[in-house]
Amino acid sequence: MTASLKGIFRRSLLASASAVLLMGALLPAAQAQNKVLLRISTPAVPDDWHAKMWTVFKESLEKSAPGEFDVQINLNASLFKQGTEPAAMARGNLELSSISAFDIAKLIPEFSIFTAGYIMRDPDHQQKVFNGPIGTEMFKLVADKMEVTPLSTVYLGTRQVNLREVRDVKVPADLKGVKLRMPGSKEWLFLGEALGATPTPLAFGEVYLGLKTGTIDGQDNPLPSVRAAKFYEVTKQIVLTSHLVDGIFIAISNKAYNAMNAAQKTKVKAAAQAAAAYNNENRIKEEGQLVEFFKKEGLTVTTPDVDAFRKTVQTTYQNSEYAKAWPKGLLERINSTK
Ligand code: KDO
Repeated sequence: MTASLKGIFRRSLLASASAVLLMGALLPAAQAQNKVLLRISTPAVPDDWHAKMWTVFKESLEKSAPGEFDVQINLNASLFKQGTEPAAMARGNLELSSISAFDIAKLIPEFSIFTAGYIMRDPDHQQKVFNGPIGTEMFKLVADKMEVTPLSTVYLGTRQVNLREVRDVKVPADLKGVKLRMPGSKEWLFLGEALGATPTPLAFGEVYLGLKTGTIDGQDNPLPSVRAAKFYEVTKQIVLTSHLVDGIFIAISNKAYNAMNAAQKTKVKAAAQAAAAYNNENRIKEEGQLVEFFKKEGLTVTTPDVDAFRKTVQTTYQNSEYAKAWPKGLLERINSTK
């Protein structure tokens, strides 16, 4: 072989070696591109059950469809601000989130029935309502009008009032003038008003500091979230009003869902149901243990006149604009769901 031929040979060897290296470097990206991208955004803090449930979702898909999905979990509202997820999903910038009845009621007034206090009796009642014909009808409205499809119902817990300073709270009038933080939408603020307080809008991520510095007098959330977000460190009292058996819905953008084949849809739905089941089981269990925990942490835990709260809140909703949008007979159907 002549010197020049050897040179050409060496150069082409080097070229193909570097091509192999380059392909190796690009391969994971190429593979990732072939995967179905599922970006998740939630304001949940890492230690809360409805944050951990997303790992169950991811693992379920890794098992049922190895290598098929690229599941990216973003906690602490790091990808989208609390409450902006449905719009992001409708635009196709986000595939999955857990959306609240309040998020839905903004666009579908009929759904505001699920934002009203003292409607659902307990987590079991909530699951039966949403997993039965009422859920099917109401979720169809969501899929048609919001471009997102609810896949499972997650029990967020029963909301309780949590105060910075100890106060004698028996009836709604005792909350008069209390700056009670609520998430920032008029549907949420109305719930705070119905409880007798002065509602103040604030994103979940800002509540700890608000309580610490005193820009708010209190907040309402289920006990597991009070624990996970450490609100008990900066508050002195929990008033067990049990005013809302709260639920959120694992929902997927229609754009992403419609692009999937039937088998993928089944696997994604099963993963969402496994995630909800994991959350529900753990949250219900923890909810039963937390009063003791908070007492040990030095908080005063009191039970008000819950019937007085129920009566005031229910009357306030019944007489409101919201109730006018509730489908005829729905309240009775919810009440008679057993
Ligand atoms: C809250 O901001 O109080 C709330 O509980 C509202 C829920 O709908 C949900 O967004 C929840 O926060 C977050 O997931 C944080 O736990």
